[in-house]
Amino acid sequence: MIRLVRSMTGDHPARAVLVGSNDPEAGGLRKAGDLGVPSFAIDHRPFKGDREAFEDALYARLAEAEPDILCLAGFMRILTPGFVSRFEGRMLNIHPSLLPKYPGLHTHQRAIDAGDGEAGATVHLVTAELDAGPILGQARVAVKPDDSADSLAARVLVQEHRLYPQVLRRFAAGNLDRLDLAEL
Ligand code: NHR
Repeated sequence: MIRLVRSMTGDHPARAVLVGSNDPEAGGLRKAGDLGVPSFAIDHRPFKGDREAFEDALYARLAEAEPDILCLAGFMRILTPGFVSRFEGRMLNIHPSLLPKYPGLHTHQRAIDAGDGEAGATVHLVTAELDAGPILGQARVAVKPDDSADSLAARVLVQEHRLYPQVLRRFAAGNLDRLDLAEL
């Protein structure tokens, strides 16, 4: 999230208008404020599993900022089709696997368990189906023989920080062509 906010300056076609979280304790909320971007949290827990009521509260805050693009970054609540439809074609997510491999959770351990030689991250458009929307970009990393899920996650994160700002910049300029990055 911080890398995205920091990237949106100068000749970038977009500007960060609002940062939100479902976790009132999320460190990114204060960091966003430090960067001059308003932030808010809607805690999902009091909604006790009523996803639509949670999303209505979330949407009410988002709509005030009239965003053109919504970027998920570490957002871990599955969104209902109703919420997704409100941002159809303009909501992005970064997922820590080479989709279509390993949608969902525990991606790095699953790549290691499968003996994969490479792993990575994918930026995709969010659709109602989890981690299945059109792919906008991928970054690949080599899996090392002694990798743990944590060590692999750390190397993939470096690539996530390269990939997501580049994909967002292109997307905001109207370029939906797929971007492929290799580890430097
Ligand atoms: N919502 C839709 N409709 N489509 C997508 O592609 C989405 C989405 C919401 C979040 C991010 C995704 C990821 O990058 C994302 C993509 C959470 C879960 C999950 O199982 C799965 C995938 C992603 C995010 N969430 C559990 C839930 O019940 C909670 C898990 C937890 O809190 O640890 O919402 O990986």
